[in-house]
Amino acid sequence: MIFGRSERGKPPVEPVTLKILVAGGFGVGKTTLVGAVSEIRPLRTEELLTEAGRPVDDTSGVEAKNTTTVAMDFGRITLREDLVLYLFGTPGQERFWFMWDELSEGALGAVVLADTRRLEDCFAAIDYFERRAIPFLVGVNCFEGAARYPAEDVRRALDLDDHVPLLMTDARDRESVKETLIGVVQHAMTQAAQRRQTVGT
Ligand SMILES: Nc1nc2c(ncn2[C@@H]2O[C@H](COP(=O)(O)OP(=O)(O)OP(=O)(O)O)[C@@H](O)[C@H]2O)c(=O)[nH]1
Ligand SMILES: [Mg+2]
Repeated sequence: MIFGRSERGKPPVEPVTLKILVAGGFGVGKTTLVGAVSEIRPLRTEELLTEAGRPVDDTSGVEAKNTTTVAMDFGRITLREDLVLYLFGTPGQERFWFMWDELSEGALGAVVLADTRRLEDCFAAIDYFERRAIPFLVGVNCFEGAARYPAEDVRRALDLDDHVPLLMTDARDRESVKETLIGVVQHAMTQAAQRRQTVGT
């Protein structure tokens, strides 16, 4: 066998690797999402939410939560044999936001997770990606017990631009998360094509 060729004689496919960010407010399910789809054991940087952190860590709505991400989550998913996504989950709490600039370096696009019980928590993430022209979509994480709202109502509440996709998702469900990630890649590709067209005319 010639080095670098597979046994069937086909040249090995060198996959395209893309970087996707998973952002959103505190406790919205970012770590859960990365863990649900990653084919490698996800790297997590969880620390216990401590009594000392209580005054600044708003856990209302996620009272069962006892850890938080302090740096990032990292995972990988192969969407096709020639397309691999590296997932970077951002820390949700404002005191760790200095990490975001570094994490967003070279990102193709982002998922902004939203919880309809605390929609305002994702404004900062939306704002961040809009300002930097990083393509993103909003994934509404459908927690049990949270009222379901029509997509249109959520769009309006978030004041989303028409071109920004909004999907219902379940951060715990592999297939649902996969669809959301494919949505980000497609959206980023469309945006890039549009930008090329604008430049070309
Ligand atoms: N019922 C339900 N619970 C969820 C869902 N997604 C996440 N959770 C739970 O919500 C809690 C918060 O999830 P995390 O994944 O830690 O949230 P996070 O966004 O990474 O939080 P920070 O890193 O602290 O900002 C955990 O207890 C999860 O088990 C969901 O879709 N449905
Ligand atoms: Mg987390």
